[in-house]
Order: sequence, then C-alpha cells, then structure tokens
Amino acid sequence: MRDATPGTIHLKDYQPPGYLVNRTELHFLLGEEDTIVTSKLHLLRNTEGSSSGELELDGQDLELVEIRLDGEILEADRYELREASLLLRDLPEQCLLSCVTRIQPQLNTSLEGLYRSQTMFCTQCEAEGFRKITYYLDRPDVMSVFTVTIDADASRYPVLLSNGNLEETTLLPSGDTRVVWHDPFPKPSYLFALVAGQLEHVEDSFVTCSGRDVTLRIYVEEKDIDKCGHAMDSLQRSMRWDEERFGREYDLDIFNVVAVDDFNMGAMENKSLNIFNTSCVLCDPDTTTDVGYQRVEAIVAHEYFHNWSGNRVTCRDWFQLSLKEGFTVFRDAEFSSDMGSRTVKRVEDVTLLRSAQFAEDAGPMAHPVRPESYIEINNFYTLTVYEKGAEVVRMIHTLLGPDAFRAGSDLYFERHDGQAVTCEDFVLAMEEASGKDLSQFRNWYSQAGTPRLAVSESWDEDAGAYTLSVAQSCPPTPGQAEKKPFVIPLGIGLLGDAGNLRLQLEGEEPDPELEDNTHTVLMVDQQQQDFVFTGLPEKPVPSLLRGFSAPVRLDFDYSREDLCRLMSGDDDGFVRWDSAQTLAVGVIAEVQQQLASGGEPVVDPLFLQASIQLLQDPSLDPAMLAEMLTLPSENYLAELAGEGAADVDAIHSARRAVQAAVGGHCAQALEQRYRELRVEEAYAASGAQIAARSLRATCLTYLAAAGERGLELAQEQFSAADNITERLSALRVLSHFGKRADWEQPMEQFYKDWGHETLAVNQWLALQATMPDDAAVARVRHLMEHPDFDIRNPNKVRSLVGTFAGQNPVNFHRADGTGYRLLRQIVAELNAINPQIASRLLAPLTKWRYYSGRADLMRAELEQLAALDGLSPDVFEVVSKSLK
Ligand code: 0A1
Ligand code: ZN
Repeated sequence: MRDATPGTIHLKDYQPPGYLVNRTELHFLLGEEDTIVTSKLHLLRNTEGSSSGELELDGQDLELVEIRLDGEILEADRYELREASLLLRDLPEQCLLSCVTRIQPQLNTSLEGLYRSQTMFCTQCEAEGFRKITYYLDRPDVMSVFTVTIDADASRYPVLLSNGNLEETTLLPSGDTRVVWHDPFPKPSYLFALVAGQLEHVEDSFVTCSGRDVTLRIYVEEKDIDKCGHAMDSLQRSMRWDEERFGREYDLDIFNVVAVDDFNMGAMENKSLNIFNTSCVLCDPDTTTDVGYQRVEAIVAHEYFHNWSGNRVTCRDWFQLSLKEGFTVFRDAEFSSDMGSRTVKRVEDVTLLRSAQFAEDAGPMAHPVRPESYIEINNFYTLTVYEKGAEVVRMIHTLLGPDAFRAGSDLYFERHDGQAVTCEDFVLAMEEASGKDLSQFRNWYSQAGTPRLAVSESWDEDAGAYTLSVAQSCPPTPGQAEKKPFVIPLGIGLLGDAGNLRLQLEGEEPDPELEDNTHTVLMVDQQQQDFVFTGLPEKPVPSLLRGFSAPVRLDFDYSREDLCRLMSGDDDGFVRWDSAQTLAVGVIAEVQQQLASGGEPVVDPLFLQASIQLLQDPSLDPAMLAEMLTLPSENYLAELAGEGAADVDAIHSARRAVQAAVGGHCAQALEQRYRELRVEEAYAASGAQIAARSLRATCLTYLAAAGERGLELAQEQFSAADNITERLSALRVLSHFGKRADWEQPMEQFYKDWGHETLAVNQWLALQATMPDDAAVARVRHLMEHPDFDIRNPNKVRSLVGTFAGQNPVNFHRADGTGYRLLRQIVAELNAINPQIASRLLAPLTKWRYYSGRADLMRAELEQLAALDGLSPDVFEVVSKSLK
C-alpha cells in the first residue's frame, strides 16, 4: 500500500533494463513463522540499456537481512532501501549479487508472491508478485535461467516443486528435505513458481510428435484425487491439438499442474508448473456443472498453450499483455470449437463479449487492447485485453486466411523464440508471412471503444442491384475523443426465398472456380462505403456480421418477418442465433413500453410462433436451440439501453412477462422436449448429454415462468438428479420462480448433501446471490456470516458478493441503495486484505452512468471509497477513474 497518490506508468516511457540477469539461483528455507530467501543474481550490464552502474531492484514487503556483491558484504552507503525498491550504485559490468530476505507467507493475504493456501505454500508471480519474494528486476523483459533449492520439513511438505527438472533430492542433517529444480529455459520472474505441501498426484504421460515421453502430473489434496481425470484428458488433448493445429511441441520431460483453493484468478501458466484454482481443474458430477467441465477443458488448454504463446515468446512489458493473452484466448477458443460445437462456442463467446466487454469499452476504465498507461497493472487483466484481444487475432485470421495465418504464427514463434516482444512484432510477422498490409488494422490495438456499424440497404428492381451502405463510427473513450476508421471484416450473405443467393459484387470478376459463392467478407475501412451486389433475382434479406466477424455493434433496420427468415433459413449459425436475439430485444422493449404505460403486456404472436417453430425444428442441435431460446440477459438489455436509460426493474419485469408468455404459449412443446431429452444413462460430460441438459433447463425455465407445472417438474428433477448440473438448474428455477415454500427445503437439502464439498457450496452461495426476491440483500449479508464464507478466499467472495453485484441487477440496484452499500462495505474491507479482488469486485459500481435514477447513490458509495485511508493503488485507480 502506498500513502502518496499512486503514479501512472506510460508505455511511451519504456526503457530497456540497465542490467540483465543471466542466471538466477534461489534458495528457500520454508518455515512456519519466517521464510528465508537467498538469491544469487548473475548480473551483466545491458548493452542496449543506459550504461551506468546504477541498478534499481523491485522489492515489496521484504525484510533485507544481508546483501553481498561478489561475495563481499555490501556497505550501507553502496545501496539505498526505498519504499518499493533497492537502489544499488557503482556496480561493475558483470557481478554476482546475493541477497538474503525474510518474508512471512502465512501473513500474505494478497495472494501475490509466496503465500499459504490451506496447509501448503504456493506462489503467484504474475504480474508483479515476484518482488514480494526477493529483490529483483521484476519485469518481463528480463529473462533468466533459474535454479531453485527448497529446504523444508519433510513431514509437513513431502511434495516440493518448482519449474523445470528435478535435479536432486537430499535429506539434510537437520531432518529437512532439500530439493533442487533447474529450468533450462530462460524466463521472466512472473513465470517462476514454487509449491510445497502434503499433496497426492495422478500421473499419466504424453508422447510428443517427435517421440519424446512427457510425464504429466496433477497434484491435489488427497480428498480430491478422484477429480483429476477430466483435466488430465483435457491436457492430453490440448498437447496433441497444439502440435497438429499450430505445430507446437512440448519442450520438457515433465509437466505439473497443482490445484490450490486460494487463488486470485483461474490459473497460471508458470513454466512446467501450472498452478490452478481448484475450481478450474477439479471435476466431479456432484461438484462440477456441465459448464464447469467445459471451463476446465478450456482453461487447462489455455494455460498449456501459453507454453509457447507467453512463455517461449513472452511480453516485453505489461502494455503488451494482449500479445500473450489475446493470442492464447484465440487459440483456446479454436481448440474448444474443434472439441465441441463451433457455433455454440462462438455464441457463448459473443454473449460474454457483448454483455460485459462492450460495457467495459463504454465505461470509465475503457482502454485499448494495448493500453497506453496504467496505475496498477493488475487492473488490466480485463475482458478487453483477453477477449477483445482474441477478437483482434481472429480478425487477422479472417483477413489472412488459415494458411497465411499459420505461416505468420510459425514465423512469429521461430523469429522470437526466447525473446520478450511486442504486439507490433506479432503483427509484423503476420504481415511478412502473408504479404498483406496491416497498417490501418493496427488501430484495433491503439484505439479503445466498440465501433458501430450503421448499415442500410437500397434495391434497384430493374437492375437486380442491391446496395448495402455501411457507415462506421466509434464513441469517444477516456483520453481518445476522435477515432480513426478501423478495418472491419464484415462477413455477409444474402438470403433469398429459396436460400442463400450467389454473390456478385459490382466491379469484381465472377470467380468460376468458386462453387459456393454465397458468402463473402467485405472490407469496411472507411467512414462511409457502399457495396453493390448485382444480378440478383429478388430483393434479398442481408445476413450481416456472419460468425461475428468483428467485435462491433451493428445496426440494421430489420423487420420482424425478416429476422424470422434469417433465424430459420440462413446458412450461418451465428446469424440465426443473433436474429433470434434481435427479435427478442425488440419484443422485450415493446413489452417494457406497454408495462410503463400501465397496459397489459401483449407479446407479438409472431415471436410466440417463431419460438414454437424453433422448438419443433428437428435440424437444430439441442445446445444451439437452447442458445436460440434463451432471452438476452438483463445486463445486456441494460447495456443496450445506453447511458442514463437503463431501468433494471422495468427490464426485469418485461423480460419476465415475455418468458411467461412464451412458457404459456409453448407449454406443450416445451414439456414434450423436456421429457424427450431426459438423459437415461449415467452422467457423462459428453456433448450430447450436455446439450440435452442445457435445453431441458431452458424448457423448465419457461414452464416455471408460466405457472405451477414448471415448478412441479423442477421438484421432481431436483429429487431425481444424479449430478449437480440438474440439481442446480432445478433449484434455480424453484428459487427464481417459486415461493419460499418451493425452494426452502431443497436449498437446505443441497447443503446437507454437499456441504462438505467446497466447490459445490460455492455454487450454492452463488445461486442464492442471484435470487430476485426482496430478501436478497439480507440473505447475502446473512450468508456472509455463514461458517463456510471466508472473506480471505476469493472463490467465496466471487461466488457470493461478485455474483450478487454482477448477476442480480434488481437487488444490486435497489432504490434504497442497500445493494450498493453492501458492495462498498466489503470492498473497503477487502482493500486491506486483497486489493486485487477488492478492485475487481468494484466493477459493477463504476457503471453508474447507465442506471436511471441511481447514479447519485452509486457515486456516493464510490466517493466514500475514495475517502478511505490506506487505499490500495488497485482500488484507487478504479475509483478515481470512475469518478472523473
Ligand atoms: N496469466 C494467467 C492469468 C493470471 C493473471 C494474473 C494473475 O495474477 C494477477 C494470475 C493469473 C492466464 O491468463 O491464465
Ligand atoms: Zn492467459
């Protein structure tokens, strides 16, 4: 924590390091009270840096015990201890610097650096946690070869792990065990890891494409040893996929994964020693939902893929974070698409992007994919850097085509292996391999905000010519009033009476080679452009932004009939889903108006009819059907309403009314599908079973919205379920649509049955946090007193408070302000315990500009936080930027 106002760090101020650390030797003496860390840094002056003998090492919350230069104790006048650094003067060009520091991991509640989780020691060093372990050049462009020695009490810590290969294990005269790990690959400090504890492991192996045998291990607490199978399978699939799709082979003989309960994020890609939040690795039908299984597969893959996109080639500085994260998210999304349904995966990703990333882009913390400044880097592990960053890579893939993209990726890895590089280096490799000019495309890296495409049409019957006029714009974001035009790949098709029409753009030669020319990608790169299609037999309905070809908001004035045609007849699965969403948005808005003027809601019969048709369409995969039937979320509807116009209560009531109308109108079809899709076999996280359960949950929701029948079926489902997915979907329906008498007993039963499983309890907390009834705030407060709640455990805080603030709009935004107050109080408390979590939790309060009639209440809470003593830089940055 800093007392003075924290400073801003700018990309433009980047300077190469003054020294390099060729080798790093670390020695840990792990103790219950004190841990002693001895470092030996083999320093070499950097010819590319400023050539002085001054060196400032980062260090935070450390007690310096001793410091030596080339073996000699360093006198106090040769160095200066600053608040968060150690300044050394007059260093020779090459030297050995040794430091002894004392730390107390058991008191480290920030979960950065070395800390305790339950009975084990573990580390989290990204982004700047290593400086809480020892004095170091804690920046990603300093890459070093690490050798790590750990001494610890063998009875308490039989498992002692670090990066690379285990070189020796010895029993010391003291009775402690000593292990030595050596990682041959140079790496930045953020990829260092250490684990010590009483852990069991499962082991398997993988033979790489060149025939090397790799040992794979997953370390967990003994009680969880049966929950590792899915993660292990996922790891093996990821390793094979990365070889086949990206030509990336694993490079060491061992790959370890460790599960820890207390973790700020999902998982971490430390070289050969990935550390995972238990929630992202353990799987069991009674504790992990279907979505959870899919998430584990995706996160295991994501961390594994970082071995190349992140570790072998890393970031020069933290402004380049999307270089590794955007690319790796793109890679894991491709992997998930290949493992399951590509369209469903795309729909899920777009749903997240549009409901949450677009909001970030429109809020006070908006930043480009490559930010230009930050106060606290931990605040920039955002949906923009990760998800929009992945969209930017996806657009490059679209612009280049799969072969040139792969050539660009190969060139990037080959050219930069072992280096710390920039987003620009990535783009350059893509340009060189493809021969394409991406100059203007680079605006996606430097400009924040979600571009808008306003599309209109005109039809010349006589000429058979159809014109699409496209105008792009991008709203101002903090520090960026004006935007230059983006390059926007716009996937399109034209739908005629009998299906998608052949496309012929005016001025372009017809391509006789092309069999299927019903799809094309238009390059929108100016503020205003016309695209003319000729030779058309009829006026088409345009199918726009196919596959969500760019992260933009698109407006086109569709009639409801046209949306229905696209929904049922377009070739593009994404457009079919998106048309259903657009239709639903319009219908909900209409009902919202009817309710506001005191009338009875009348849901457009066209919409009801379309819903029946969808339910009876045998060509639709059930997972896709579930997506198409799911109404846009309340958060997305609020986001669409725009600044000052989101009325959460009206949105909630209107959405409910539409749900009830569909449920009533389609009752028979819904119940029929619900029954047909019942899974008779034992639980498996297979695509078919997951799809069936997902559609059943959707049907059940509609039935319960319409009346008692849904509640009866939900009670039955809850009692009969052999897995948490169906238990929770039943309980969700009961607690959202039923009376207290409907949900109280099953809610208690769930805890009785699964209260011993932390991950199940977390979901039980989360479910209660979403309940829309009037008692919600009191319930959340009450649960914060529950013996299973622990403010120091991020999973608990996220499950209960994060879910409440993020997914219970009517109660978080209560007009009496009690929802806001609850959030502010816990953020204030967490500020001192775990600033990273405090600041992440705060995000929903920053959107005060959106909520009609609530802005003053929300601002008042932010102002109270701003006035707190000892504000962490994390919370300071979010609060101060959102009050501007
Ligand atoms: N690099 C990890 C995520 C991660 C980021 C930051 C952390 O602490 C601040 C921890 C983990 C990933 O992308 O999976
Ligand atoms: Zn990542």
